[in-house]
Formats: sequence, structure tokens, C-alpha cells
Amino acid sequence: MIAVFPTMIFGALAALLALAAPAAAHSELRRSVPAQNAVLDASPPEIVVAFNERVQVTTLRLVDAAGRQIRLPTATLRAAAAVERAVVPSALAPGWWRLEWAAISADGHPISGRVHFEIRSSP
Ligand SMILES: [Cu+2]
Repeated sequence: MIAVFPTMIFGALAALLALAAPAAAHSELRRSVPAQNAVLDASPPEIVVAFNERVQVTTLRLVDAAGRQIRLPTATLRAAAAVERAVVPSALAPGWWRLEWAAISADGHPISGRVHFEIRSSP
């Protein structure tokens, strides 16, 4: 009978964890550079996406108004981290840009989003 107790306690803990799991949310983007709808006077030197917890960023790319893409390397794919930074390889042309990101959330689910920003043409 005594041997039953650890099993029961483990079973109860497992049941509690199973109940708690659906309540846990996906990781969230907390901040980006450039920020959503930012209007910049010059091409940004780097791209930053910061999350509320450690994620693995699987895709990070810049897309211009004509749909041309610039893929950026991601470091957090190899070692999960809350902040992904990528150097912009060459100056971005003035106009609208879209930063597209995709990541594996800390809970293992895929998440993604878009950040729009504009680079003003010099006067
Ligand atoms: Cu999730």
C-alpha cells in the first residue's frame, strides 16, 4: 500500500501539469528595432527582435515594397535566446519595408509576425 503513494502523488502532479499546459501562452514579441510603424531618417544598422522568453528565431527577413527579400542570419536558432540581433548587410533603400520573423516559441509552437517601417528619402 505504501508503494502506491509515490505513484499517486506523481499521478496527481502530472495531472496538474497537464491542466496547466494549455494555459501557458506562446512566447510573445515584446520589442523590435525598428519598431512597428517607425519612420526612420536612414537605413537601420541592425534589426532586433526581443521576446518575453527564450525562443529560436527560424526566419528573419526584410521585404521591400516590390517584394524583394533580404534574408538575415539568426543566432538564436542554434542557441535559444530572448533577443535576436542581425546586422543589416547593406543600406536599405528609402521606402516601406516589412520585417518578417518566425520563431519556435518556448512551448515548442511556431509563432510569427511582421513589423512595418518606413525609411524617408533624404530631402
Ligand atoms: Cu504555444
